[in-house]
Amino acid sequence: MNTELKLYGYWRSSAAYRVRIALNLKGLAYRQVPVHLVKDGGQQHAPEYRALNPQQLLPLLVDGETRIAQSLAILEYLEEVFPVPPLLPADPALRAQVRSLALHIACEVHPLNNLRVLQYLTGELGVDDAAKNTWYRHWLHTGLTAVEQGLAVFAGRLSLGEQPGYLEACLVPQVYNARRFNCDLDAYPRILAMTARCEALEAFKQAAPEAQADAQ
Ligand SMILES: N[C@@H](CCC(=O)N[C@@H](CS)C(=O)NCC(=O)O)C(=O)O
Repeated sequence: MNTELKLYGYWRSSAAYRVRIALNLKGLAYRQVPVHLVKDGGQQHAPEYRALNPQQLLPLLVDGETRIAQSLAILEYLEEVFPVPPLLPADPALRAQVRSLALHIACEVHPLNNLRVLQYLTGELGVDDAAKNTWYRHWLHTGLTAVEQGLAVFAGRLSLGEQPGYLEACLVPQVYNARRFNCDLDAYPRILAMTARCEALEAFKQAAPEAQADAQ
């Protein structure tokens, strides 16, 4: 190390948003390479991008010869290569709890509401927009209910008083996405409080979708 960090992303991609937050929290400089998820049938499927990332998803972090897909793999890499400031608590039990809630968002909620899944519902399966939105909200609320309860158990240790990091990098983009789909989040006061605290911080403001050069 150290070459220029390059982040392939899209302003509205919540997985890329996670990585922007982590990079900003660590104070790392990086260059963004926009990949438009809708234009040209989705530039994530273009041969040039597929050659870099056969998963055909954003984000992708490039650090010299190293290419890393999957936002949480990227967060783990950043944590190991640039340990200060940390994204994860020092205590192993708390680290596991942070990872557990973050993984719940990243593995249980986000994939079911991702662009290609929604496109498959409305395209191949012929589901109408109302049903698609019902699907979106169902998986969002199922996931956020579990996260809200998780925060209740660990409040004051994981969140709301801790330095933001790994968990917040996953939570804030998920809340952004939920608001974009007009989901009512009143049932999640801990999630909303945590999000509001984060959104007031410079690292989060600069990572926000609307602050990106490719925002439309
Ligand atoms: N689990 C992956 C999810 C990546 C992902 O789904 N990215 C979305 C944008 S948020 C994407 O590239 N979607 C393109 C598509 O659905 O075709 C990660 O955490 O990086």
